[in-house]
Amino acid sequence: MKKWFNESIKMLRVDIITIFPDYFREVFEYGIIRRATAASLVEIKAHDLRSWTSDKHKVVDDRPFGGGDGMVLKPEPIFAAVESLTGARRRADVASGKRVVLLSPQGKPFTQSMAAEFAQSEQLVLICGRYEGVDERVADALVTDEVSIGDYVLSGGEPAALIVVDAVVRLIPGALGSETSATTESFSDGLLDYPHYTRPPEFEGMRAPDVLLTGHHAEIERWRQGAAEEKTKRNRPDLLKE
Ligand code: 9D3
Repeated sequence: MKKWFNESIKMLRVDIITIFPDYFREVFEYGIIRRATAASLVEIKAHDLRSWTSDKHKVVDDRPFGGGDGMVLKPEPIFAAVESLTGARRRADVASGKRVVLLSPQGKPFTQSMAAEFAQSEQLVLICGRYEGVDERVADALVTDEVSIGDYVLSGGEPAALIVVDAVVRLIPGALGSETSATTESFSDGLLDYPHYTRPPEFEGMRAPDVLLTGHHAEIERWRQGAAEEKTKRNRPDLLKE
């Protein structure tokens, strides 16, 4: 049932700074993100970094000082973009309810608790890197957070921004259906989720665990806890250490 007394729920504004704004044209039109947008819980815009250049050829990159392969994103268009979107030209001037996030392979690992923090903010600005990197003065003086989504090499920050938006938007109060609680999920208790089964009870010789068909809720709960621990030990032993 829709709430009509949601004055206390404030909208999250997400601004993505990218040289490929069209990359995001359809990805936010599905599922929870679409519903959250339709419900005015979030407004997501992708902005073309080139619109903050001032030269005829809209140059956003340049050769690295000290030499080396590839190009580096110049600081001026990024500082101009963040200033126009937040009013701040330095990290210290970013309002307390706002986050300016640089997606970068050198960032802190993105976590569920980070997603929960970002979901509390009023504005999230996501800066997507490209080429070999971003002029370090952006990370040093402008951004509030430098974030990586994991230990693998992407071709740019755009897919990382998409993942951050997905993880954040579903944590906005009211974005998930009332039947699901974000706090009863995988990672909230440090274990992976337990295995799920549905009909048919036997599929190509593979049976669903009989205990799940019994209706004995205490036994089902015990089985799920054990199965979650087993699966965590097998796939994510790092989650069980200390
Ligand atoms: C050769 C050194 N590389 C750094 C590890 C250069 C480099 C690779 C990939 C520079 C930029 C990129 C583009 N990646 C991102 O912008 C990125 C990213 C990633 O590659 N992995 C995990 N998280 C992220 S967030 C942004």
